[in-house]
Amino acid sequence: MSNGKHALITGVTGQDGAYLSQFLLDKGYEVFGLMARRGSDTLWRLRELGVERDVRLIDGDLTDLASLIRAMETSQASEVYNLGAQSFVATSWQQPVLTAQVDGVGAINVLEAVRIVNPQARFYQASTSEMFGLIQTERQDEQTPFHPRSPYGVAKLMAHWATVNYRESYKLHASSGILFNHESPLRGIEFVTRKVSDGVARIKLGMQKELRLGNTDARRDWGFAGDYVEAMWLMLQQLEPEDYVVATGINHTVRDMCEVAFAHVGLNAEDHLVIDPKFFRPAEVDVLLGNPAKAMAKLGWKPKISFEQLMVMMVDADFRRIRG
Ligand code: NAP
Ligand code: G4F
Repeated sequence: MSNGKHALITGVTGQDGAYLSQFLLDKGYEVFGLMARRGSDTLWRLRELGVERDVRLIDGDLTDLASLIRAMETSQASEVYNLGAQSFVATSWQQPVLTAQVDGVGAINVLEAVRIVNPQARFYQASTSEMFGLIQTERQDEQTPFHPRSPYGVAKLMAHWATVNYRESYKLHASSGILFNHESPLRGIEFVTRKVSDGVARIKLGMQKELRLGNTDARRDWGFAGDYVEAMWLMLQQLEPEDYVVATGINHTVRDMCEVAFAHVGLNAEDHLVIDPKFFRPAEVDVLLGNPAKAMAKLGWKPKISFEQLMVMMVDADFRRIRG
């Protein structure tokens, strides 16, 4: 049943955009999604969650302020979630200017559209643990200094500080969620967890023999995307806008993650992994480990799906997809 509220999501065709759409629709929101119309089947995630027909799509692009102003006017949104981005870290070295324009300036464009059309609207910025980069403390929280290691991290830091600045300058209800890696069966195939879940399914089905990866010593704090979109929504329900770290507080190496995925289908990761320097990055984020204490205490948020459950869910979903 409608709750009378309207939400606008940029990046609605991405992993988080799909889960957030489903979450908000379940709460009775009218959901509008900004769609840049680039790929051939951009709506597959919304379709997999069964909400393709329920989201009202608006053409637009983060680099086009006029389209964002129109999207704000059309949607009459009181909550705006800026999830759109060139989000693949490795690509950001190949396309640093585009990444800065979409992820950095794009966020400022959305903030401007909110300020111009409806400054009462609440704004969420998809900030990232990638901003911590070369980590300054063993566990990262809202006080940890930033040191981005990629053009993506640099662009996201611009968006993060712009969000703080619009809060301080214009009193916008603007919050940043500093989210650590979150995955799901809807993750893009280029990200390491999905590359592994897809690879494991193909190897088990005899379609390929090896899986080529880069730095398997990297450690990430991986959670489930479906859990993390709830934290985004909770941030916009608070009286005061603030920034929050969202993480599980547990990390694993890429190698550990492979072992869980391969073991689920009775295979040994070491028999199939090949290290390929092609996947090494010019500057790596070696370790990320979040401290979500503030989100737990103030938002009452906690992750529900464990790392092992997540990997099993992803491998099983790729099996089903490939078997078709
Ligand atoms: P994703 O699956 O890559 O989705 C990104 C979305 O942005 C897609 O819908 C994409 O549209 C859209 N987009 C790209 N360029 C655009 C442009 N110029 N104008 C409008 N839309 C554009 O990313 P995600 O994993 O859902 O992540 C959501 C957000 O959270 C991103 O901002 C990401 O940087 C951030 N984040 C993610 C994680 C994580 O672990 N997943 C962690 C921290 C922060 P197309 O499909 O048409 O390309
Ligand atoms: O899965 P990844 O590509 O994710 P990364 O770089 O951590 O970025 C993701 O999380 C960020 C939050 O911290 C988001 F902001 C960002 O948008 C994105 O969602 O790589 C994870 C780790 C890296 O250390 C990478 O070097 O896995 C390592 N890795 C090793 N082999 C690989 C591979 N990554 C990919 N994508 N492919 C490999 O073959």
